[in-house]
Amino acid sequence: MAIERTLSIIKPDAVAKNVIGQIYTRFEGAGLKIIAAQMMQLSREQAEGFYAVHRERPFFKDLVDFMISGPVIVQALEGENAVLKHRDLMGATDPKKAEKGTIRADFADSIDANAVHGSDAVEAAKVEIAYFFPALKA
Ligand code: RTP
Ligand code: MG
Repeated sequence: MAIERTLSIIKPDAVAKNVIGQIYTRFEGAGLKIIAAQMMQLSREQAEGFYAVHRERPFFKDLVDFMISGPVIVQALEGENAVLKHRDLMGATDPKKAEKGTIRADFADSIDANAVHGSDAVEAAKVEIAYFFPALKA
């Protein structure tokens, strides 16, 4: 299976809940290596740029407001089949629909405050990793 990279964000709700370590343990337990990480307060411009694909969606402003409501931790993960593996660990976007044992089922409160972000495809991951870690070699 291919070694891939994916971009993960621990969102403000999960940082505030003090579950950073528990989420990292899940990544590591699944064989995903944290190859770059930074805690940061996103500016509105950074959050809008990151979620630009959703710019026309009705939830865009709420999404950006939420992403800048407190610090986040951004990381690049590497491992076999990393994009899909990470999405499986995250669970469905709406925590009410997320499978038991997934990060969102266990730590998220709502579709807006849903604990984590993950790239949804290898090509998207490349763009998202370059957005936050421009010095990381592809
Ligand atoms: P993410 O990009 O954050 O990993 O989430 P995702 O792929 O599971 O979901 P996506 O469709 O990319 O949506 C991005 C974020 O926007 C919020 N959202 N709200 N109210 C709604 O119908 C709605 N749909 C999406 C969620 O917070 C989602 O994580
Ligand atoms: Mg998405």
